[in-house]
Amino acid sequence: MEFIKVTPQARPQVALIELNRPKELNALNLQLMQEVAAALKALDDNDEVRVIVLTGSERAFAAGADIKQMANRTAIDMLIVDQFTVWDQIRKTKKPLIAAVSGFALGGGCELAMTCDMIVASETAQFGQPEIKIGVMPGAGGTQRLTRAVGKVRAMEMVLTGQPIRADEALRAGLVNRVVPVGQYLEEAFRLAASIAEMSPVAARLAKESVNRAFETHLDEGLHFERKNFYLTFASEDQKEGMAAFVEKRKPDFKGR
Ligand code: DAK
Repeated sequence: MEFIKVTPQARPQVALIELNRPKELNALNLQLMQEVAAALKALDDNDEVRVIVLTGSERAFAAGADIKQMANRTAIDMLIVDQFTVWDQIRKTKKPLIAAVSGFALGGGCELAMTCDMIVASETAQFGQPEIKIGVMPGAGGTQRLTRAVGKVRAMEMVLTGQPIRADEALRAGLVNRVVPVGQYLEEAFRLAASIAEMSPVAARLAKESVNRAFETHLDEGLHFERKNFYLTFASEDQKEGMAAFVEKRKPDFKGR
């Protein structure tokens, strides 16, 4: 891996992926995105890992797709490179994925954070879709996920003016889970990850799928999907363990089976 660092056990059962192109503010070139997708797939397949944290540096989570790589491309070049495949792979991660964001999360950087399941931000984080300033528009979910997260009028302003919002505004708008001082954002993300890693991995996977379904379907179909996944949890040893532990007044020991 040239542009990322992967630590499968950064904390017990919690893996860390660090974007590592500091001079370019973690600009997302195709190779970096392919490395992230490959790392997520490997961690998804690793039974020792229950939750994944994705972070950048204190100065920049990621300042967007690599403008220098894209500058001279034609529409057909973009079509042939087909970066969507790699973004789709990232979106299909089965384990809970938390973005720990500090500094710039712009363009593709904001979209990458929003592709994660939750966002822990430092006070210095800023989220924006500045593509309009370079003559294009968001291409990896910025008009869709941002609108769902912060609502139409705020998303419209961000996408049409390119102006970012600060972490506190992102918190008020419902884009991020929490904002903490800059020295603490990664630890806070690990804390959140650890609290999820204690749960049944089977239930977490089915619950994640079900929450995501809410964005892809209408209520009746979503409730049906949720119900099936709820029944499915009763096929797991973790359900027996979780309920037995409650009755016996002890802490459950979930195995992910
Ligand atoms: N691409 C390439 N290099 C970048 C970059 C980027 N997005 N952002 C920063 N850099 C580089 C700068 O060029 C500079 O390199 P050198 O000049 O030193 O070689 C270095 O990082 C440090 O940046 P600055 O000197 O500019 O640092 P400042 O603190 O002055 O400013 C900044 C920081 C983040 C405000 C500024 O760098 C900036 O405005 N960056 C561009 C932000 C931006 O416009 N982002 C959106 C890019 S478009 C898709 C998937 C995704 C996308 C599209 C399609 N598909 C699946 C098809 C996404 C598109 C985008 O994100």
